[in-house]
Amino acid sequence: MKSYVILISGRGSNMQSLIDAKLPGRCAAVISNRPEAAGLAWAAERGVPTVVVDHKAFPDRDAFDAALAAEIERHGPDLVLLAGFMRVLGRAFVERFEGRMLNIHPSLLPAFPGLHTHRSVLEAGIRIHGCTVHFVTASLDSGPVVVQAAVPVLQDDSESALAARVLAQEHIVYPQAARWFLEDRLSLVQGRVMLAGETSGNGTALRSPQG
Ligand code: NHR
Ligand code: GAR
Repeated sequence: MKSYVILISGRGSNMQSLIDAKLPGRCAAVISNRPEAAGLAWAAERGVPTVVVDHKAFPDRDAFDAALAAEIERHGPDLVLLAGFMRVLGRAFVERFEGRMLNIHPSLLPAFPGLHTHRSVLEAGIRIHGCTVHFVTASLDSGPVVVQAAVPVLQDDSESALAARVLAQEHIVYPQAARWFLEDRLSLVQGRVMLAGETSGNGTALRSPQG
């Protein structure tokens, strides 16, 4: 059976949606760069091995990346899933897991890369927002897109209301993308996303706020 490792930094609701989805693979470990991440307790309660690789314990980014990579390799996963993981990863790390590492980002990339996407969307006054699952490449939030889901920005939206609307979609599309990968249907070929056996609407999800 295939296996995957989930990297988190905080709450871990995307991690929960992945584990609850009963993917065709074993969750070999949940790894956090923050010891206080709430998601760690949730995973531990369900018998998933949890590990902390605290970035503050390392002299620089390369040393943290090396320790994190070594910890991941110890579990030998087929797939690495960034789920609310908040540390930018260096080129050497990314190349080691190239083609088998996914991220969920809370915007319709390439719009609104980086942090605080919901606030930026409200400030920009746009009407459609969403989330993106992409393969992770060295260039931040720029990897090949696997699937996106769109939500409306409503009048008088607050940052938290908008974040919750997007998050509900994250919890649908991320397990879907992980499932595709673990079923050997999703791959990265010469920098392009290949999805087998999906006859229509392959990598697009357009949804109302009701889902
Ligand atoms: N690493 C690479 N190389 N490429 C990507 O596409 C990555 C990545 C690491 C994380 C997630 C990403 C997101 O979905 C992600 C994608 C953290 C930051 C950031 O600025 C930006 C984007 C993402 C994750 N982090 C600060 C840093 O200095 C720290 C912020 C904090 O600790 O709160 O690393 O949004
Ligand atoms: C999610 O919205 C995720 O897309 C986003 O943070 C939230 C984490 O929630 N990720 C990033 O901003 C990565 N920089 P979660 O911990 O409950 O999954």
